[in-house]
Amino acid sequence: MGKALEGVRILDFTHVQSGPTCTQLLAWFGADVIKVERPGVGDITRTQLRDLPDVDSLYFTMLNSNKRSITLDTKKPEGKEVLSELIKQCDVLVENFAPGALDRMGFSWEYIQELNPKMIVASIKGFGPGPYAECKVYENVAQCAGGSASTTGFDDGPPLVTGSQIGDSGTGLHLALGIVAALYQRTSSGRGQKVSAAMQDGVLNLCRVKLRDQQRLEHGPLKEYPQYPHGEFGEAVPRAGNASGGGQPGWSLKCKGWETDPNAYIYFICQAPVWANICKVIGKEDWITDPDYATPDARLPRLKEVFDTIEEWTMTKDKFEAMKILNDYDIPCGPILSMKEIAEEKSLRDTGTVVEVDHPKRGKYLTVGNPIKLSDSHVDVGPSPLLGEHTDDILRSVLKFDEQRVAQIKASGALGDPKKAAAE
Ligand code: CAO
Repeated sequence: MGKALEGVRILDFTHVQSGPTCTQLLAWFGADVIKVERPGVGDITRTQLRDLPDVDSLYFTMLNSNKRSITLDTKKPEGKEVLSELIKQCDVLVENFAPGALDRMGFSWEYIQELNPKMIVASIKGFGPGPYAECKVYENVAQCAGGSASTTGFDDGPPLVTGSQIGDSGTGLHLALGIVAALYQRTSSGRGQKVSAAMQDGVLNLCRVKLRDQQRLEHGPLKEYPQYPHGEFGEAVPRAGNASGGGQPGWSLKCKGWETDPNAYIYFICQAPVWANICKVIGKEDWITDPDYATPDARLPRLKEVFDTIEEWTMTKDKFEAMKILNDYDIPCGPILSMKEIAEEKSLRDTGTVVEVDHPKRGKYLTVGNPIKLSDSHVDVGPSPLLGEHTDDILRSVLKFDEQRVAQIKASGALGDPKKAAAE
C-alpha cells in the first residue's frame, strides 16, 4: 500500500516542538523528511529533559520519528552550498527559527524561489505582522497571547496555562494543513508559495468559542458560566472553571476514591435531551417535571445545585462504573484519565495512537502515534534519527554528490568536526 505523501520531500529546518510536530506528521503520511541540524549540537531538545545519560531525550524522540538527520553548518560557505542543493531537491522547506534568522543565513524567500520556484516555504513564528512580530515565543507565551490563559482557570485564581500544547503542537498542526493545501494548489499553479502560521493565531483559533462569548457578553451575562447568577461579570470573558465551552452545561464531579486519587473524577454533561435519564439515574425523578428544573433555561441559575446533587451520586461510584451506567442511559460523560491510565489503555495501543518504538540507543519507549487515520495510507511509527545519522546517505543518494565532492565538503567542517571546523 502506498502512502499519501509519497514522493514529497521535506527540508526540515525545524527545532523544539512546534515545527517538529508538523514535519513528523508529514513523515507519517509518507513524505521523506530530511532534518537539518547544527553539527555537534542538533536540535536543542535532544539534550533537554533527559531521563537517561547520553541518550536523545524523550522530548526529541517523540517529536522526530520517521525523519532522516543531516548535520550541516549553514553559516559556512560549503554548508550554504549543500543547503542550496537540498532546496533544489525538495518540495517544501519548513522552519521555525526566530524571526529573520533564515534571511540572516542568506536564504530569503526571493533567493529560495530563484533556486527552486516550486519550493513551498512554510514558517511558524510566535506572532504575525504587528507590534510583536520580532519576538521569540515559546508555548506558554502563545497560550497567554492567544487568549487561552485569560479564559482558563477558576474565577478567583490567576490565569492558567493548559497542559495541552496548543501553541506548539497546535500550530504545527495548522502549518501541516497549510502545507498540504499549498502542495495541492501547486499541482495546478506549478508554483510554490509561502505558508505562515503564527502561534498566537493558532491558539486564538482554538479559543474561538471564547471570542464568541466575548461578543455575547455585550448582550448580558453568560448564563452557563459559574459566575451566573451570583458573581459579577466584568468587561472581558472570565475564567470558567470546568464549565463546558458549548451549549450543554458540564462540570467535573468527584467519584469514589477522590480523597486519595487526584484523578477520581468524571466530566458530566447535562445534555438537555437526556435530562429525564439523568434524573432517573440520580434518583431525582421529581426534577423531570418540576418547572424549576424541567427545562435548560430553568436550570441555568441552578447549575451549581444540579451538579452538587449529581455529584452526591457520582461519589458513590468509581469513575469507570459511573461511565458504564451513564452511557447505558445515553448520558455524555468522560472519565478523567491519568497519563498512567492512558499509557496502559489497550484500545489506544490497538489503534496505533499509543505506540511502542525501539530506539537504537534508548531501547523501547512509548510515543503518541498519528492521531489522524487514513484508510489508504498506513503509518509505521519508527524511531527518531541519531544526530547526523543520514548525512552521508543524503549527500550521495539525494544530492548525488560523488566521492570527491563528499570528501571536499567533509574536509570543510560544514558537516561537523574536522578539527572543530579549524577551531571555528
Ligand atoms: N547551522 C548554523 N546555524 C544554525 C543552524 C545550522 N544548522 N540552525 C540554526 N542556526 C542558527 C540560526 O541561524 C540562528 O542564528 P542567528 O541568531 O545568528 O540568526 C541561531 O541558530 C538561533 O536560532 P533561533 O533564533 O531560532 O533559536 P533560539 O534558540 O535563539 O530561539 C525560539 C528559539 C524557539 C525562541 C525561536 O526559534 C522562535 O521564536 N521560533 C519561532 C516560534 C516557535 O516556533 N516557537 C516554538 C518553540 S517550541 O516551544
